[in-house]
Amino acid sequence: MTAREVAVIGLGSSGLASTRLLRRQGHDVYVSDAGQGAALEERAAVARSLGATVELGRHDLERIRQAARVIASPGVPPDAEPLVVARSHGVPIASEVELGLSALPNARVIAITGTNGKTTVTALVEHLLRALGRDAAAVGNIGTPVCEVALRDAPPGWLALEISSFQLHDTPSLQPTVGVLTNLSPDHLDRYPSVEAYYADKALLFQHDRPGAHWVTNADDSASQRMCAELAGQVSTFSIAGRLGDAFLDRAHRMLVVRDAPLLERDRLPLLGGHNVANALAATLAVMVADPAHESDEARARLAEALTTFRPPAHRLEVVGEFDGITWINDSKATNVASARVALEAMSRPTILLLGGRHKGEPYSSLLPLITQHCQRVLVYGEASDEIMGDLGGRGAPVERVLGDFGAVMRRARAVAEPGWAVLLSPACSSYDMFNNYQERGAAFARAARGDAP
Ligand code: UMA
Repeated sequence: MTAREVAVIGLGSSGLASTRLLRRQGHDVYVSDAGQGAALEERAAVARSLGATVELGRHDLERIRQAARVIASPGVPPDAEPLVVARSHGVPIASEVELGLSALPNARVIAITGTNGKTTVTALVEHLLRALGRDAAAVGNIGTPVCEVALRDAPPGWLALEISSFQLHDTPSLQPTVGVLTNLSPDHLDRYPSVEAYYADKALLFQHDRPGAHWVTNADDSASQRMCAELAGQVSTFSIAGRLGDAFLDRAHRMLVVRDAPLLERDRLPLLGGHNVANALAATLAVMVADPAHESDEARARLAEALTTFRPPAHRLEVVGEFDGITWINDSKATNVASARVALEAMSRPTILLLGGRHKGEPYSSLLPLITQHCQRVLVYGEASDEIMGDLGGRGAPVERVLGDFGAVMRRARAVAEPGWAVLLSPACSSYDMFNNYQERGAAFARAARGDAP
């Protein structure tokens, strides 16, 4: 323990990337994780090889109390003991994103938050910036920690930063070139005491609002509009509901219109669902707003072309394939009720919906009308089964509870699906009752859909 020691809480991808950067900067590091297991042991070995002190299975609260600074992983809630202790002893707490951005003072940042769509918008922003010849990287909640990019010999000049409410909570210096709010709906009620508390963290995107700041928001979403009503910066809006604001879908001509001029025919955008048109409009608008050079005729032509070559990130309404006439769609990233609703709205075939996992506190009843409209059957599984059956059972929805592991769910889906139907994994729950993360759940779905061995 030295006066300069920084305490890193959690040794997931954020904790390890923070440790790497802090060690590179010459800090002593104490990194601790309450968990145990093979993956953590592996990361612990890497952190030790960098010269950090590592502890698994517990947090040394006395040591954390004396640290110069604490770096919190996003998965560690503010009421977790190490953070409570740090706060009560005046130890400053920052996120991995805050640490990473402080090491990238020259980067231009397009920061994207919102309940749904933020990963797709982030990936689109990176893709569009690259199409304009910009050196850009997608970072943050999308998977690559900001610190990892800060460690590069030649860091990128532009960041497409997906920032979750958990990360916003401890990123006090965030002042993006453009900030994007995709939409707002209840989520993460297993962590937040109320929807208002969750929205309050989302509102931190705007914490350094000022004249001259640039914001992109959703004109169709009343909660977003309420949050942005008083902003001093320039607010540009997108809409798929009407010919509204700075970027919209012209339904009569099936055309995406951005900043007063047609950009691309809807049918040339290779993405399923209306929500993805909104994502494309949000990303294009953000890139144009970020720099006047991104609005020239040549830039517009490149942006339009780039939209036609974008491939959606995995696990988001991703068509795994059609086997024996049945289409298998992996939407494992749908970890809340609103995103499952969006997926159901995009369905054009009779659907078997796989719904379940770890409950996050939201009721499922708002899915009923869409289930009635699109679903032949809903297979309910996992820890959330009681809550889901309680909300949907006995109300006319074709729900069936499946006991056993995820393999049993997939076998049941295969048994009941008929040619011409779709099987949709859009679980509205987190994956943590059966998997390490939603990516593993999506991969298990895709393997079973293809008939590969588990
Ligand atoms: N832990 C403790 N003490 C505690 C609580 C947790 O030690 O009191 C430990 C756990 O044992 C675990 C570690 O903290 O080992 C987990 O840290 P983490 O959950 O923050 O995981 P990371 O691997 O660092 O991943 C995080 C984001 N995870 C979360 O926000 C939950 C990743 O987003 C992100 O991609 C990554 O940083 C890089 O920025 C994932 C996510 O699910 C995809 N995000 C949520 C979402 O999209 O809904 C917000």
